[in-house]
Amino acid sequence: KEANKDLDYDVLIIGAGLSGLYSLHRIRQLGLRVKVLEAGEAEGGTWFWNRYPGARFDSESYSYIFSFSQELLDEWDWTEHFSPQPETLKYIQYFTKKFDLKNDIQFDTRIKSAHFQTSSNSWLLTDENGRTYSSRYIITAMGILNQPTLPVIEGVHDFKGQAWHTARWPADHSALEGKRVGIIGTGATAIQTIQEIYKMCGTLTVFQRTPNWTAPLRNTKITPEEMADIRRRYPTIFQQCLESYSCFIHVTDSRKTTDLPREELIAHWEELFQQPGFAKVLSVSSDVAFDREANKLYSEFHANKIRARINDPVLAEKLIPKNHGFGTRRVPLESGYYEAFNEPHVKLVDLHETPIERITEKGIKTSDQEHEFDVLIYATGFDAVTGSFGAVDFQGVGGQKLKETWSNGIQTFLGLTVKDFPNMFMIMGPHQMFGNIPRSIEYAVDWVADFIEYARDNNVQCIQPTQEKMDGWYKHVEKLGEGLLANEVDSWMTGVNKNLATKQKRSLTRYNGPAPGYRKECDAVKARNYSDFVMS
Ligand code: NA7
Repeated sequence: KEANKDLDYDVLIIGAGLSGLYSLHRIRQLGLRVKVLEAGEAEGGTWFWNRYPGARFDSESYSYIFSFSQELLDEWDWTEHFSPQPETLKYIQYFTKKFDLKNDIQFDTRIKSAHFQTSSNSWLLTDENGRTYSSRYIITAMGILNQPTLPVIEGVHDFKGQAWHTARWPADHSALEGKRVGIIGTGATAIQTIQEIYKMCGTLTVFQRTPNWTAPLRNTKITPEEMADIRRRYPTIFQQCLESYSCFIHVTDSRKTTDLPREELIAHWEELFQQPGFAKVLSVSSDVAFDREANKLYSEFHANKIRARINDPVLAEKLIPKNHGFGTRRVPLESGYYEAFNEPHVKLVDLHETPIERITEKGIKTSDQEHEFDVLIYATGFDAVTGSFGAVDFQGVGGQKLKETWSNGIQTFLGLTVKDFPNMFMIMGPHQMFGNIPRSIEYAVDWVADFIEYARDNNVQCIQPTQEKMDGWYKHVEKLGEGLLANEVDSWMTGVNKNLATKQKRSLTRYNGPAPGYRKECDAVKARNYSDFVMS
C-alpha cells in the first residue's frame, strides 16, 4: 500500500523500554515507517531509570523476558535466578543491538504534547524543544511506573545535603559510604534499597508510614548446567506462564484454605515459604485474596516469620502491617531486610508515632526531634499507570484532553484504546493485564501490530472504540474485581498516591481477572475483524 507521504511516519512510539522496543521490532516487520521517541539518553525504560543499589527482578529472570525469539533465548545466559538491574539492562542492550533497533530510536526526546488532527486522521507530537513529529498511529509505551513522586511535606526543597528519588539514583554508588542517611518509604523499592545500602551507610534511618508484608526472595546464582536445563525447559516455562492467572510460573493452589486441616495447611505454607520468588504469594489458595478469615490466617503465619527475625519484639510489631492483609498490596520480596534492623546503626522511625512535620536544611523534623542527615533518599513511589499519560498533553477529537476525560474515572476498551483518541494504542495502559509484565507486553504489542496490519491492508485510516464498548469493558473489569481484598486497600494498584495535588479516589487501574480470560476477550475482537471498533 502507498505510504502516507504527507506524514513523517506511519507509527510513532513513545518510550524505549521493553514495550517500545518490542513495538518497534513488530511494526518494522510490517514494513511501516516507524520511530521511537525516548526521553532518556539510552534504551531500557524502567531498567534504565531505576539503578538504585539492590534493584532486581522479583520474578524468575528466565520467565520475565521476551519469549518471541528462539535465537535470543538460545543466546542469552542468565547468571542469577532473579536478575540484578545491571544484568537486565545489559540484556535489553543486547536485544536492541541484535535486532538493530537503535537506528529508529531518537533519544533525549521528551514528548510534551500529542494532538490528534481530525482533518488528516493523524497525530502531531511536540517535544520539549518544540520539534514536531507526525504519524498516522501512536503507540504509548511509557511504562506504568515512570513518574517519580516526591512526598508532599513542607520544606521538601530546603534540605542542604544531597537528596534524590530512587528512580534518579546518581551514577556514583559510593556517595553513601560512611554517611548519615535518611530514607522515606518502605515499599518494594525501599526494601530492595535498604537491605543493600545499610551495609555502606554510617547510619541509616528509615521513615515508615505503612509497613508492608514481604516474603524472602531466596535468590541464587544460575550454574551453566542449570542454564542449559532452563533453556531446554523454555517451552514448558512459557506455556505455564500462558496458562496461569497472572502469567507467572507459579500455579495457584485450587484447594480452599479453610478446608485443609490446620497441620496440613501450615506444613504446606512452610513448604511454600522455603521456595524462591512469588510462590509464597501466588501458589497459596486463591481464597487468601478474597476471604477475610483465610487472609487473616495467612497474614498471621507471615507475622510470626517477621517476629522470629527481629531481636526487639517492640520493633518487630512496628514492622508488621496491622491495617491490611497479606497480598492485598504488592508483596515486596526481600533478602535480609529484617536483619538490617537488628544492626545498631539502623533505626526505624514509625511515622504514626512521630509524624514528619517538615524537611529542614539539616534533615527531617518529626514531632519529637530533628534527625540530621548528609543524604536523604525518597523511595516514595510513582504517579502510577495514568501518571505517564498526565505528563503529556494528549488531545483527541475536538481538542478533548485525555486528562479531563479520565478525571471522572478511567475509561478504555481492552485497556488498549480510548474513544475520541483515534489511532492511539496503549501498551500497559490502565485496565490492561499487568501481572508478569513482559508476557503482557508481548501479547499487547502483537495484538496492536496485527490491528495496524489489518487497517493497512483494508485501507482503514481511523480507528476508535465506541462509548458502549468502553462502558462494557469497565463493567467487565469491575465485576472481575468484586470481592478482591486488594481493591479495598490504598496502593498504586488501586490508583491511590497521597502525594498528588489532586486527590484521587480509589479506582481500578488494572485488569483484575485471569490473563487467559483477558487474552480470550482480545482474541475474540480480532477474530471478529475488529468490528467492535468504528473504522473509517
Ligand atoms: P510504592 O510501593 O508506592 O511505595 C512508596 C513508599 O513511600 C510507601 O512506603 C509509601 O508509604 C511511602 N511514602 C510515600 N509518600 C510518603 C510520605 N509523604 N511520607 C511518608 N512515606 C511516604 O513505590 P515503590 O517504588 O516502592 O514500588 C513501586 C513498584 O515498583 C512496586 O510495586 C513494584 O512493582 C516495583 P504508604 O504505603 O503510602 O503509606
